Amino acid sequence: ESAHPLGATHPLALAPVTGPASSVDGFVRQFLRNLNYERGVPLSASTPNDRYMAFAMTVRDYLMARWLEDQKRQREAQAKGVAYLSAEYLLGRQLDNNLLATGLSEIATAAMETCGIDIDDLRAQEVEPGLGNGGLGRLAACFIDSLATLGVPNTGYGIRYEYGIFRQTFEDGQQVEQPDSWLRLGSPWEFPHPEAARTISFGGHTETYDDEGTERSRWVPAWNVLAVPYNYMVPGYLNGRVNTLRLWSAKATNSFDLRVFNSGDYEEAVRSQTFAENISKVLYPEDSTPQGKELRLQQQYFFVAASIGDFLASLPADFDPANLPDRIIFQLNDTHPVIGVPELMRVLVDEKKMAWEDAWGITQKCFAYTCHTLLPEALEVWSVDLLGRLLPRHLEIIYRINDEFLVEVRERFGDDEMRIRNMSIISEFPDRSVRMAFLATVAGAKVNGVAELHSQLLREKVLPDFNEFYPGKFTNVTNGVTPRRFVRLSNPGLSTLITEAIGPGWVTDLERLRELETYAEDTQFRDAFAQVKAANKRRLGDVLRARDGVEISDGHMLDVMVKRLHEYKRQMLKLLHIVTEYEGIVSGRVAASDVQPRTFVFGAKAAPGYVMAKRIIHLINAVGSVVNDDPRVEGRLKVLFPPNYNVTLAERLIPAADLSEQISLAGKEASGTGNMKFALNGALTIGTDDGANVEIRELVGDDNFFLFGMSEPEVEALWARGYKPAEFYQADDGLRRAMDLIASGAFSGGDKTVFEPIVSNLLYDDRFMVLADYSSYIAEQAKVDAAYADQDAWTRSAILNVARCGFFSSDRSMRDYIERIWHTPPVI
Ligand code: GLG
Repeated sequence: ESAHPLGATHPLALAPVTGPASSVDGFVRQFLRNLNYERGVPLSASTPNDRYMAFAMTVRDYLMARWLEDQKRQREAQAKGVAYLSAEYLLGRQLDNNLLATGLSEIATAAMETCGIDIDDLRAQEVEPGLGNGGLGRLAACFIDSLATLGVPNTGYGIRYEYGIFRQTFEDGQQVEQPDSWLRLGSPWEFPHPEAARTISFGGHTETYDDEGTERSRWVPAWNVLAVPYNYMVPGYLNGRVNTLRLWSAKATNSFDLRVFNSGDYEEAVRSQTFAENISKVLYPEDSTPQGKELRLQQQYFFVAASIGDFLASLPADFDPANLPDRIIFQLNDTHPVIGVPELMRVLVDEKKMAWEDAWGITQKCFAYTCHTLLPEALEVWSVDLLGRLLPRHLEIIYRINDEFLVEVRERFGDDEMRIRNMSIISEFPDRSVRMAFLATVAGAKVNGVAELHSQLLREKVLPDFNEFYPGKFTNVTNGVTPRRFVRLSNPGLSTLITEAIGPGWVTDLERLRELETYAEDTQFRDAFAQVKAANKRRLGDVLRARDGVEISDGHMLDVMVKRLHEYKRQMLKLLHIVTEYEGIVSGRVAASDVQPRTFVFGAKAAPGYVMAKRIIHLINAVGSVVNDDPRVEGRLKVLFPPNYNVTLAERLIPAADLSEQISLAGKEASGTGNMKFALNGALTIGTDDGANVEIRELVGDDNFFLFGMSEPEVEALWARGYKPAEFYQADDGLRRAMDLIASGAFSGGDKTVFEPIVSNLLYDDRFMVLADYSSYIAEQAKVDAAYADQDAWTRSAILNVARCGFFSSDRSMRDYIERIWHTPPVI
């Protein structure tokens, strides 16, 4: 092979691969070339989409040489890399991020000016790939950004859903889901490689056969699909590194099954094609509550088998699989890719003909598992029935793994049948099924939670027997967020201010924000900081006016709660606070003029089948329209609920926020990552002692954080005593009045039935103890109001939040994984 990254032998190709010239002229030339030669249009006749596509291709061209170089470097170094297996990547728009990585923003802006094009019009063209639901998918996107920035070899593997998370609209205040056809106009960021498609099998049966005296098993599948890889660039920040995200798209193996076609059944032939291609058609819109649908298991196996096969195929032909753990670690992002464990075993034992024990030893070194939840209903379980039908050989392998595991458990703990039943990978009730989290725990070299509290509860409450059985296997890596997208790009004003104060190094070394602490005492800096916040609110105002026709009022505190709609996250608690404030004014007990003006902003999608969540969305909108239009409120309370909250909107909302609502019931939110983004952008948090809130509060200090509510042990104690929400309703006048107002039909045109299910659910069930935390929340909100009245002190606290949250960079999370789990140093 030639020393040249292109592997080309033509003498002209041997010149170093470079991108287009890094000058305004060079950019313009390349842009016009792309417009003419790739889009086939002259500038004068180009559409906005043509111009966006050509512009994106131009940015891409600057990254291309580095990408090719990096792939070559990684091949040659034969260094150990990370295969991040994730069913979701919530990437957000790519253009600005990729432009930032090249350092060409100024040149590109100037270049477009010479063409008479406003770069903001180009930005607006991009449809974000919403290939994820919420925190878990966005975390994966932050992690691959950090790995590229750290120069660690990584391929992110996932699914190229044709339809990502649905587009949310409201009709009469109720959520309506629209398909997200993000690929309708084509994506300039993807590189399809149909020639590298892999065949993925399903169904059929297994059989044993005699392999020169050894009895072996093999799988005789019933049907196949093709997995076609699409590559995306994952550039590091100004370091010339570009990793790869490889997403798989399903394609029928034979567009027409000839046998069926010849027999005259054309429709049947086309139908089987559609069936195969359904696998990557749509992202399941459930966040933290899997549905156990067959198609979902197909999706999981499809992308994991393709990814493992893809990695193995990249190794030299004479590679000894015994050395796999020196070359790869497969990181399991939640249980979705756990079917990869029996898949690797199948490949090693059935195909590479390894002894079971050897294969198992290797497999246990090649996987590590991250758990992202504490909700028992969120831990995936697949029925043995379904698994046996879809992946019969994998089921056999899982049984054997379990049998051998339980033998070890007996050796350790004796015939403690209760414990054995509790630890078995196969559960018997209510149906025989496979507990994927247990399989991942048994197979994984390490198991980690995503924040200190979560990891502790994982060890002590969710998997205590496993923690005892595997000392040292459990660890914590607190989540992080990428400072490139969530500060540098989303908050240019703050970024400039920080860089002027402490230099530009913070973008890749976020702990340096500590140096801002002294600036918190500097009046001039505080004024500048407050001005940035005000400017960000105006920027947000522009966006909301353009997309939803709503206004943000001057002088309002911006109080923001954005995240998936879940009862455990307690949007209802926020709503009860709003109704309490409103009720105080309309009943005349509080003068409107005494109320601190606030705008409450919600952003939240509900899973389409989650009825209670959708009712809560309806109620938020209903309360909003009543409160916003009631003259007695004198415009001092506003409720905004812009539909279709996504990464693009988050990037505008978070930098504008004054107050960040992180109010889940303690012990329910594994980490949260929005909480980190808000604090890093200078919002103060009102929050419970849950997930990463605990660590945020420890770092920023009690004086700069509004803590309320029960702690996790207090929650447990209340459950143990017996929780009766109605008692809390009786005991608190404010709560009673707020609930009664909702029940009275005040927000439903007098109709008492519409929101009755919400009210009675809270009164008689209230799994997430909204009523129990209400009074403490209201009291803390009063402190928020008082604190906000002293703007200068508030700003000082906000600066300290920024200064003390450098820990929450995903670069730090990645370093933790690298040092404690992966052992994959950067490739220089
Ligand atoms: C989960 C959790 C979040 C967590 C995120 C990333 O609910 O608390 O921050 O993963 O680890 N399902 C999720 O989004």
